[in-house]
Amino acid sequence: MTDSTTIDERPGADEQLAELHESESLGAEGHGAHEPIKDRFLLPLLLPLLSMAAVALLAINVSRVLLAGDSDSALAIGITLLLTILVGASVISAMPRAKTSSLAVTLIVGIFVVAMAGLVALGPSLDDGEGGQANPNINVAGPANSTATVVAGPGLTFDGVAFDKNYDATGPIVEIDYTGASGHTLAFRDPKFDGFLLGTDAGAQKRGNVKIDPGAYAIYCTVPGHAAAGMEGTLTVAG
Ligand SMILES: [Cu+2]
Repeated sequence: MTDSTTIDERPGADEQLAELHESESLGAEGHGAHEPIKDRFLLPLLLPLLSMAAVALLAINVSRVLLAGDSDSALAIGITLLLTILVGASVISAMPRAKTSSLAVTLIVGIFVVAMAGLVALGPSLDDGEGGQANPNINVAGPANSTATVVAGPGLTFDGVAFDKNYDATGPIVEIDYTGASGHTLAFRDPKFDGFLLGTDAGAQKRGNVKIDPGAYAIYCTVPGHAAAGMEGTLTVAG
């Protein structure tokens, strides 16, 4: 009889051990009142919050990585990420008895890798956002030395003159005011003034200035066909 009681006690101790062990694993659901408070209240509350934080972190960092690369690398990263998530989910669901702690370690490592990638990509993605190199020859600060007033039209002309309308100006800073018929633009042929673009449409930039050396500069309407039909003129700058 004494033997049987000691034998009876052993499974009890084993059960407790097993329960302790199970509470650490994913498959420990449905134990009801036997579960520790940690599992019944803390985990259901913490898990959604942690997942939300992780998803936010992932979204921010992944978008940073995607912004930093060109469209090809963005596609490659996106596909890799999708495959990783799919494969990871299948592996996790294939071993439901996997320890919570090892899953947590895997998740933390994954989030850490994504966060590092985001930090590394932060520089390039910010550079892209700032627009990179601004042309120092256009829209400069300071008062203009003269203003050229250009009117689009009538027809495909500048101020009614096709092809050879001349505007005299004094540098080094020349402001150009552009008005007239809607549907026209004004730009310089000289690549020194790349990025300078005025327009007559509502909402378009109608005035701007250039920092310009003395000389004769071709100005034209960038709408296809307009310059060839006559919307091309000259800005002649005196020093
Ligand atoms: Cu035009």
